[in-house]
Amino acid sequence: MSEVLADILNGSYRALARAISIVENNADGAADILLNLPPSPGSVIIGITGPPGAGKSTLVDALIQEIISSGKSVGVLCVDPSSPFNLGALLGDRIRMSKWYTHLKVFIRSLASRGSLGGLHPSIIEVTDVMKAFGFDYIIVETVGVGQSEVEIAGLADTTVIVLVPEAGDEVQTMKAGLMEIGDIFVVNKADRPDADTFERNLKNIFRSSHHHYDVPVVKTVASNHVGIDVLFEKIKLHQESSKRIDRHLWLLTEKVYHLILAKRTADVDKEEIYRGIQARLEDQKDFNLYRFVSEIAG
Ligand SMILES: Nc1nc2c(ncn2[C@@H]2O[C@H](COP(=O)(O)OP(=O)(O)O)[C@@H](O)[C@H]2O)c(=O)[nH]1
Ligand SMILES: [Mg+2]
Repeated sequence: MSEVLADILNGSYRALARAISIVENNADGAADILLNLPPSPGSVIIGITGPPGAGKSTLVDALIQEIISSGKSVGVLCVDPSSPFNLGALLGDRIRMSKWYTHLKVFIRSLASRGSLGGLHPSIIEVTDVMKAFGFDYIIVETVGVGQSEVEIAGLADTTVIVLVPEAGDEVQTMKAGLMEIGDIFVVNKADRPDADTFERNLKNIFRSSHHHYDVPVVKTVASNHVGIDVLFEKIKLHQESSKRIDRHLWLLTEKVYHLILAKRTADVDKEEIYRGIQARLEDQKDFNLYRFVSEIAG
């Protein structure tokens, strides 16, 4: 077993941070760490997803408080907003949560975005598994819900929380069936806004009319004032009780293996290179054909 892994198992946050960097960058030693991960001690993974600005980070901050007040430990993984054309990481979440950085039962890590068009950060599964080895009671993974990523987060998290805000009114009417399917708990954050009750009612009506197999909880919160967070935490624990089913576990593992295989097979695909390739062709060629381009680069 690698030294860094042994240190993680002994409870070293420094070793955990180092291991995450190694795995995130697929640096030397990454495979050694991953291949020797011990059986998971069973952290509960809470996925928090939703549109930018919905208050996810504020909610995570409040949940951290709730979790440590109950005497439990928590690791947090924030995946920064990703844009294909802005490859930098935003520091906002880091600053907001800085008050937790010295707390013994809290560990927070941001993953820089890798410019993937929607979808999860390429190393999110691996990094979460490294965090699991540390033995946190809870691990919170915050991702921005764009495109496929909501669906993917459901394959990673034991409980998926979708954060919406009253302003999303019209969007919800046309909300993709997929999103409705993957949310184990829905949060209506910014419930201090006047239209929150109408929004909540509409959301509940949608669930009622869609013959859902499970009575999906809708929780109103004002994350910035810590309102409703206790209810949310209760619902998360209840969902855990009700979802300890082997078929769900198998399904989650299947999703993870599927994504890891995809990642391995597409490891040499570089989106920026594709972008530049298209750009170059568009400049000197009026008959750009998408399919010829794909077959040229993908064989
Ligand atoms: N009025 C109101 N503002 C909130 C609430 N929760 C978060 N915010 C604000 O919404 C903005 C975006 O929050 P943030 O947590 O960064 O959203 P994220 O992009 O989903 O992570 C910030 O200015 C927060 O202070 C809430 O319950 N009510
Ligand atoms: Mg955020």
